[in-house]
Amino acid sequence: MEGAAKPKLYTCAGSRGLRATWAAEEAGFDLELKMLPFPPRFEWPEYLELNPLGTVPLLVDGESRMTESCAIAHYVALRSDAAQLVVGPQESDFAAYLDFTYHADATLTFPQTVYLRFARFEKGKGLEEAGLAYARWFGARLAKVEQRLEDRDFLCADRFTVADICVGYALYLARRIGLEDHLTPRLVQYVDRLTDRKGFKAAVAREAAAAQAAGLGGAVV
Ligand SMILES: N[C@@H](CCC(=O)N[C@@H](CS)C(=O)NCC(=O)O)C(=O)O
Repeated sequence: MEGAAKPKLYTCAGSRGLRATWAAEEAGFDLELKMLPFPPRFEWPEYLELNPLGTVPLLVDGESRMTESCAIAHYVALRSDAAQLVVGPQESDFAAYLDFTYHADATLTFPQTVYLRFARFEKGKGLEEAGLAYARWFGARLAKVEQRLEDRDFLCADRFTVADICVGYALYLARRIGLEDHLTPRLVQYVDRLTDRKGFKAAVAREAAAAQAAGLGGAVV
């Protein structure tokens, strides 16, 4: 009898989908990657039938559809035998775990992408100043992670968790898009620690190989 289809992640190399690919590598979760040209909304319009937002990542698992990178990373960890990657309600850092996992995209990556759009992708269209204001906003919003790491190597429960994957991606992205000057020495050490992990390197390599096999270029940023 044929087994159920593998969960499938529609993504672009280096996009927020890396949170999901990274979580899958850390958790040993069997995920199929479907690499798309960027931005899929314009480059592969049929994609809108699957995800009306046109954004990546999209996880399809049976009847389930998810379009939030941090939620997908959390889901992948919970669906695997990787309990150490999540912080449960019985643990004292449960609230902090949820908070940092949501903080990562809503508060950190959101201003990064507004900067990226107006100050980089659409530079010269008159909104550069607004983009640069969002870059400063991003820098100011790092205060909470900076403070949290004053006496810790990882954000929660004295171990590496999905909260580190989600926040770590935002810091990694900062480096790739010219926002590295906002990272304090402590944040630089933290992101080095995270990106040095076998799981992170495997995820980046996996996305790059899948993009190449699909005849696409490298990372989107
Ligand atoms: N909050 C969503 C945002 C998804 C999102 O906006 N992804 C970007 C790539 S990192 C995208 O698809 N941009 C292309 C577009 O908006 O058309 C998440 O965390 O996954």
